[in-house]
Amino acid sequence: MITMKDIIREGHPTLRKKAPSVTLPLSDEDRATMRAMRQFLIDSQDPEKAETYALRPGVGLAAPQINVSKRMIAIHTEDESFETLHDYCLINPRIVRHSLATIYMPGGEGCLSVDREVEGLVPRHQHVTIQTQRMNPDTGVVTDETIKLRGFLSIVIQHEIDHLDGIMFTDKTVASLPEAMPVQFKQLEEGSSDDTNQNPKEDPPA
Ligand code: LHY
Ligand code: NI
Repeated sequence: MITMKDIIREGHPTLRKKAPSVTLPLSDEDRATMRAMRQFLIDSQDPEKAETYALRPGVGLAAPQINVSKRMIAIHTEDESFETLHDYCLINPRIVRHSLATIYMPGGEGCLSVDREVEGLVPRHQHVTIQTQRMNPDTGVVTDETIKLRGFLSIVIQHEIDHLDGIMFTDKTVASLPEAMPVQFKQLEEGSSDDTNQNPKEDPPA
């Protein structure tokens, strides 16, 4: 089981290395690493497990963060509308196409390898197309896939692919992004199914 003590923090040299590609077929060890990374994310999002093991909730994890310098990432999260669960075990992911339009996390980004609040916003591509190998976590079977992501998921995968290249979000923060749009998360309020934003496609008020 991966816990916070297994996650290396900023200052560790592995976080600054360009991770080498993973050779296929996947070794049993690489399959186990992918599964453990995915399980960490699932456990971290379970309030009881997170409390028991003192896990910081996470939606994405890159292998270099557990000191494994290989091009593997796990993502486990819903999109910003809480409509679709994205559950990915990716090997050698590459951005093959991206929008020119940029977006950002409204409160800035965080990182499981950064134990401090970091001021500033991180510009990310609004849309990305990823070519990758993907492992089915149940069977261990690997297939070639092209995955198109937008919005929050696009930000998460760009953050994780940066880890494979030794890049931290703290390298990319800026004070303001007048040309970019913040990602808008749908409000999930207790005791209400009412969405105050009647037209989510519209720009937010200034
Ligand atoms: N995980 C972050 C996490 O909180 C990823 C992230 C990035 C979330 C940007 C939100 C915005 O799950 C990591 O730091 N993984 O590298
Ligand atoms: Ni990170």
